[in-house]
Amino acid sequence: MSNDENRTGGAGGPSTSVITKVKPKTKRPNLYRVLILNDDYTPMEFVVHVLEKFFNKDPEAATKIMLHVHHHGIGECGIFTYEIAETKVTQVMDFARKHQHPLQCVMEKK
Ligand code: TYC
Repeated sequence: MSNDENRTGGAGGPSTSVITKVKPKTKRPNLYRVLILNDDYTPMEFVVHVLEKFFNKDPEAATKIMLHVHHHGIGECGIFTYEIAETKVTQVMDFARKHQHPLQCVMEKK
């Protein structure tokens, strides 16, 4: 952040100053949580595989998230910008459908 000083007035008249603030214009992107939902049919190993394949989780982290979802009904896979989150949801839904599992994946604004 810095200040610019603009002098006005001339021809021997009074001189006044206007201080204008210069704002840094970096904006933080909106972030979205990608979540998976529990169901009674999708195999646990399939959910772990999804978390490893699409969310780069190691086997231990993937298993922990899967068990959290199994016990609490919903859980977080990751936090992304809109376009990345949308892509992850589509990839997971397509992959689950291809393997005929009812696994649901959604995104929500943080
Ligand atoms: N509840 C499933 C089972 O007992 C496992 C499961 C976990 C399914 C997480 C979906 O997002 C899920 N086979």
